[in-house]
Amino acid sequence: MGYRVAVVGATGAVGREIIKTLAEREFPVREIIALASGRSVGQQISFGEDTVLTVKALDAFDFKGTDIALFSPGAAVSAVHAPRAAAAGCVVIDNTSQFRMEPGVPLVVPEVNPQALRAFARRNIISNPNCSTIQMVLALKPLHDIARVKRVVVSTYQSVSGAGKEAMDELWSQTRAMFVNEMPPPEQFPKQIAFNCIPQIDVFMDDGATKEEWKMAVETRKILDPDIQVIATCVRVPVFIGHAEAVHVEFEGPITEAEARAAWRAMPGVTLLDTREDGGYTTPAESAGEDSVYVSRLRRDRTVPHGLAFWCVADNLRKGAALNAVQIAEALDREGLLKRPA
Ligand code: 11C
Repeated sequence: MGYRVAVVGATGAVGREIIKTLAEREFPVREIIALASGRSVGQQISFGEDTVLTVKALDAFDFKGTDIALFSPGAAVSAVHAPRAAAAGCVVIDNTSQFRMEPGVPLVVPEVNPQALRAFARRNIISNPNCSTIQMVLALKPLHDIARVKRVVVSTYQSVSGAGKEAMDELWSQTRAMFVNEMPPPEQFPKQIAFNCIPQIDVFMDDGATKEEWKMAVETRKILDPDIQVIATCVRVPVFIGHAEAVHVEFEGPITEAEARAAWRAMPGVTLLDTREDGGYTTPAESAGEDSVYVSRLRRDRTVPHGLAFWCVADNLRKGAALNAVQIAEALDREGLLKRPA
């Protein structure tokens, strides 16, 4: 008994993680179809212990009879194929930025705004938020419930896996090249990423912000509260997996450090690790392969009437992408919002 599930963009860094996560969490799957385009068609991917999937062509695939599709192929591909799948009666969970801000498309972090899920029926599409937004709203949610978040100033330190597998390869090849003095010109990033930091993620907007920075602001408002002001500076760093964020929060009302710590301890999906001694915090490398969002370095921000500052890290491919998407599928199943599994 289980669902017919399609994974679109199956050979990408997130697509592979989705397939792994579905197997690890024993999502009720009757049949799983790996889809991609171009040179990926025909590649083989393991699903669980003893199933090997052969990647099929997305263009030729008919979604009729498929219960649920998890998309992570890039926004332009989702723009064409997600509505096609949705029209065929398949519930789409889309990991790209394509539909996130559209009315009638829920943008969901299951621990934060599960109530938003039910609105998916209008379009048959649910969006998975951007990885840097997911980890921040998860950490903010229990604090917002205590004292209402007014304004957030956030700086991100984002790993290269956020930009895909080729970007990871570029960090690797540039790092090696540094030692033999043969640095190739950058291809995946605007500047050298090895031994460097790049203050640009995604394209520039008219106001000088990058699209990644804009996404953190508008997605936080859609998920958590339309009144929250967010100013972000998003930076790519030479880390393979795991995004980090330095978050400065101004609240409407009072909140103590003890209250924040207690709220995080009670929050599903959040792990507090903050011992105020050498190494008493979590780093991106330590978050790789983990499901939690880790919060550390909590302290009062005395520059505003009610302020806290903290550091948070998460595996951007797991909670920032694949795990959150699979948790949305699990919530749909739990709430009886999918067709009964055959
Ligand atoms: C990055 N956050 O780290 C991006 C990747 O809107 O889904 C995810 C882009 C998105 O490059």
